[in-house]
Amino acid sequence: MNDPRPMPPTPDFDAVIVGAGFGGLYMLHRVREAGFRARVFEAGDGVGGTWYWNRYPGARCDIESVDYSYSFSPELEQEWQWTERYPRQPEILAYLNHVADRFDLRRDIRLETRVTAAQFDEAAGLWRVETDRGERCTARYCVMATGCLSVPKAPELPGIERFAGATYLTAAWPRDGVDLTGQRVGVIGTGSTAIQVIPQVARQAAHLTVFQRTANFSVPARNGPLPEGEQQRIKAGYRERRALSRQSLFGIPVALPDTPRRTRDIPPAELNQTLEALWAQGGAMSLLAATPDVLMDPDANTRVAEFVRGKIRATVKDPRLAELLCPSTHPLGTKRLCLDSEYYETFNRDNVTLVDLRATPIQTLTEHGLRTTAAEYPLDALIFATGFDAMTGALLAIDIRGRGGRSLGEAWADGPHTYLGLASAGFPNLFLITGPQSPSVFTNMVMSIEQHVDWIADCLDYLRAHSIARIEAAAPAQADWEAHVAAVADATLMPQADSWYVGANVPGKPRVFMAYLGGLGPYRQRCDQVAAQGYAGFELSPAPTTV
Ligand code: N01
Repeated sequence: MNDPRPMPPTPDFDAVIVGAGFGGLYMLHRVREAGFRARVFEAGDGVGGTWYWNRYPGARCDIESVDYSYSFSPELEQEWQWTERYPRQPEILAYLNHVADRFDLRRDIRLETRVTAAQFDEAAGLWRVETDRGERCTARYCVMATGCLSVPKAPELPGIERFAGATYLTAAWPRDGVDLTGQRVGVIGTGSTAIQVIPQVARQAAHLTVFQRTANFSVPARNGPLPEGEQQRIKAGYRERRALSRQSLFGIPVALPDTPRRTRDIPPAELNQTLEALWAQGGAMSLLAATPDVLMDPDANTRVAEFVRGKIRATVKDPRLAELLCPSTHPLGTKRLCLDSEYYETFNRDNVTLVDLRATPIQTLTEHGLRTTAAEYPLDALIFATGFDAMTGALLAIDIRGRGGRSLGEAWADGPHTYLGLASAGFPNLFLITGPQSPSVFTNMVMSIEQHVDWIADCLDYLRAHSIARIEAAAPAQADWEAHVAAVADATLMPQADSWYVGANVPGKPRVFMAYLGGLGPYRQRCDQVAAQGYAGFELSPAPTTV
């Protein structure tokens, strides 16, 4: 082939990876094993991503520890001992640090370094990456392992500058912890984070005031120690367990039902028995997996939601409080179904007050507390558990520019545009780990991360083996994928809720359902098919050769 373009210059790295959480660590391991030169940039002063930042009291994963862990190394699987059914944040962070050491990853990670810009140099066919430390480097590929929930939503209350007490953001919790003993504490928010924080703070504070705008559905975790014998039994069957998870809907070891039974066809007594058993066993994902049409069929949803409301009414002694805690604004599961340890029970304590912000909205923070339209609540400390600019926030915080200098912000002005959640047209050689329009937040994140990392690493291998310099999502394939993602979402109840899944929690954010709901197993098959067909739906450009 006679190509007038000059040979591409040698970049500083084959791949720059942004972020050192579950995604970035495994990506580094995979590309290094394949002989690529890589550099990870991480804003924190340690590895761990989400689990580095979210150190608030009660922080815990809602997927079981034996499943919320890497599956790529059978040795790692066998040697790491989990202590509880659902792992606490310090344990997950310790695990990720162990992984960083065990696979000698730290030498290629630059901590306390935030990537601020990444621009594709079309002539050179390279990404030019800049950091907040003034570092600049080039890379053939840029892999964004920036996480789906890593940009906390800034507290947006009037009068915040006047408040004389302490304020805390759950996603940027002080490293040395906070002693709230004897204090009057407020918590704003009742999402997954707040539902974990509230029982913990209630045990410490003199008084806790919970400011609730939207009541949420929560299922008991039934957390406890993971007995050694049970762990050994699971480890003995790990390969089968992981294989099942990989093909499942949610990335957990629950098989896809052959012919799912419609919840509405299950006699009420039988359904009640099943739900009681699931409630006693604990776990949010298993409740959804056991009634797969709960997110599709309003009747199924009402039946399961009413069961959960019954549990709330049976737990909370004050009937008025119980009604306030019963969700009524959205179908069950259309905001993340939370997992708790004694959340509803906490409202039986004498030192806990629930404030209904729908009936009495916040007016302002004052010097000594928070004033609603009904009363002023004196506070020494206020905790914001107010969520994240999810899915797109971390990507759009970086000045990413692709072909023609077009920014990702411009390209995504009306919502994210991706092919398979892995790549975006106009941004060659840029990969997204668990990007928008992939199953990501609707699954066990570690399983989804591994699937993306493996796919990307195999793709880089393929490009090298076939002397391909550029890969870019083709616009028509991207449009087809987006239409499919939207059609699947529209067939469910999910878009109905004002959730972070649709960006409703961030003022001005385009309302688009941002995750793929087709299930991890079917999605994996689709991605594998694309690869097997020589990366169908991507445009591949060969590396120029000399005459
Ligand atoms: O955030 P959220 P989160 N005034 O957005 C309220 C994952 N996660 O950090 O619903 C008053 O869900 C807001 O009210 P409303 C998980 O995927 C996992 O809790 O907008 N209230 C809502 O109640 C989860 O879904 C785990 O009306 C305000 C809350 O703040 C995701 O992270 C643990 C307000 C925000 O809830 C995000 O969860 C924790 C305002 N101005 C998180 N602004 C586990 O693995 C916001 N709110 C267990």
